[in-house]
Amino acid sequence: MEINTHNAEILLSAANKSHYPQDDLPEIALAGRSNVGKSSFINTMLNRKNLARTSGKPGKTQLLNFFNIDDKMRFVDVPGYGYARVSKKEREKWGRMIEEYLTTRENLRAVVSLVDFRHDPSADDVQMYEFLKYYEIPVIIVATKADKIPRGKWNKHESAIKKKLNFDPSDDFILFSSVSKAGMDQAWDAILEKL
Ligand SMILES: Nc1nc2c(ncn2[C@@H]2O[C@H](COP(=O)(O)OP(=O)(O)OP(=O)(O)O)[C@@H](O)[C@H]2O)c(=O)[nH]1
Ligand SMILES: [Mg+2]
Repeated sequence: MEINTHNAEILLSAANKSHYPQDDLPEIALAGRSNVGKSSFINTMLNRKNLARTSGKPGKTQLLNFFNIDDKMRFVDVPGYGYARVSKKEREKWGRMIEEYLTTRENLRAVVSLVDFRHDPSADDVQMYEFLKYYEIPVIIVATKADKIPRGKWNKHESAIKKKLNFDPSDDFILFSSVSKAGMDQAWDAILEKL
């Protein structure tokens, strides 16, 4: 598929099904803990500075944000999990919103599941991966902030992450940096293959 990735815009934000776009364009959702770099990933992939709003403050993204890419596909920015300063009630609301999207959305082609390359995956990261595998949702693991780890340590970090996730070798695993743009072409290849 030929996609002009420069032709991108925010389409809408939704809290539930009734607000999702009503067509059959393929969607790629971004999941990961708060602050892992989901919005930065979208911006990098689309060559934009701040289309998906980023911030040093976790919990910035609160709704499902749908981005139209050249009227051919969409990115769906999903609020991050694991942000400590939210109430139990808010966490439950978050859970229902994500679960509804991931388990019922026919447009969904794959989830880009982001993990921080610097650290072992959190319990929430592991749970998200297990959830996606259980529902047989195609998953692309993107390890973010690779620029913060010297190359000599990349193999060690990659092995540790794969082990903790119980990574399925038939899934994609991509090292990524929004700073250096490392992994961007590979990420696009993996995404386009899922559409
Ligand atoms: N060095 C480095 N910093 C990054 C990278 N990606 C994101 N960041 C920084 O990490 C912080 C959080 O990035 P966001 O993209 O807002 O994270 P998010 O996952 O969208 O966070 P929420 O919306 O809160 O869930 C920002 O300060 C980014 O500049 C990366 O690849 N390398
Ligand atoms: Mg965000």
